[in-house]
Amino acid sequence: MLFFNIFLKSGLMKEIFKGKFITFEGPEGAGKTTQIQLAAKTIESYGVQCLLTREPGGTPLAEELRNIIKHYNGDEKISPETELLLIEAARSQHVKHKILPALAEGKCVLCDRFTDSTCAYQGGGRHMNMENIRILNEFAIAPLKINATILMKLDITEGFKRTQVRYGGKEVFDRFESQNLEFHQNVMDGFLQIAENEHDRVAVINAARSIEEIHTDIMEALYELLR
Ligand code: T5A
Repeated sequence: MLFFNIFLKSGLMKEIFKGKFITFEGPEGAGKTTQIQLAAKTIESYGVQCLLTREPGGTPLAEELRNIIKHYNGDEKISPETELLLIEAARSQHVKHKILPALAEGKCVLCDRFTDSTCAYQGGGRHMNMENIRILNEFAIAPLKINATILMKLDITEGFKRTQVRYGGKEVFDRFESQNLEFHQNVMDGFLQIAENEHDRVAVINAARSIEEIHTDIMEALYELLR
């Protein structure tokens, strides 16, 4: 009987996760990369192949753009408009060449950051026009739709402490990490606003706990959002 129940549950989970596009969002160092890997392991145990990917990036061309977006430090400053267009250019390439083909094969695609990061960072952080961002996001991803989003909520200073542990205590900041606390608080507020507006798609997860507790909550939230 126990075996039969496990078999049934696994079959149900397979149907729930097959061909789904799931995004992970949150502030710097919230633990998205850690949790996306654990989620993929669990989903694969249901018999669904997963594709793990990230933004900006995900294809060779998009990864080259990622390097410019995160690390360009020439004399010629990148304007907010150029930053936004570079992010959307990388995204369009990523969606057409990697995400849509994987979904068509029935894979579950797990993406570390996606369009909500653009609303939160370029909209909330850089104060760019939200309607323009929405139009460009749609233009870059159509006909793709996000099935579920995990928003990892963490105090921004705690996130920075975590990334500094990873860098061995050395101060290594990219173009976004080097922004001030007000910028990052606006980003976090932007994420929470999205979650409030779209609770059918976005689950907010308290990321200030152990890795195992967070993982359990994420799998429960995904089940609720996708079933
Ligand atoms: N960006 C991106 C935009 O401005 N607009 C956009 O549209 C998009 C898509 C990407 C940058 O680009 C910007 C936002 C970003 O600034 P990135 O390097 O991908 O840059 O940055 P992050 O996505 O923030 O990646 P991080 O690796 O910094 O953070 P993660 O993935 O959230 O965290 P993770 O898992 O690497 O964990 C960080 C550290 O914490 C530990 C881990 O072991 C690791 O050392 N950790 C924990 N420690 C304690 N308790 C836990 N529960 C922990 N979980 C993990």
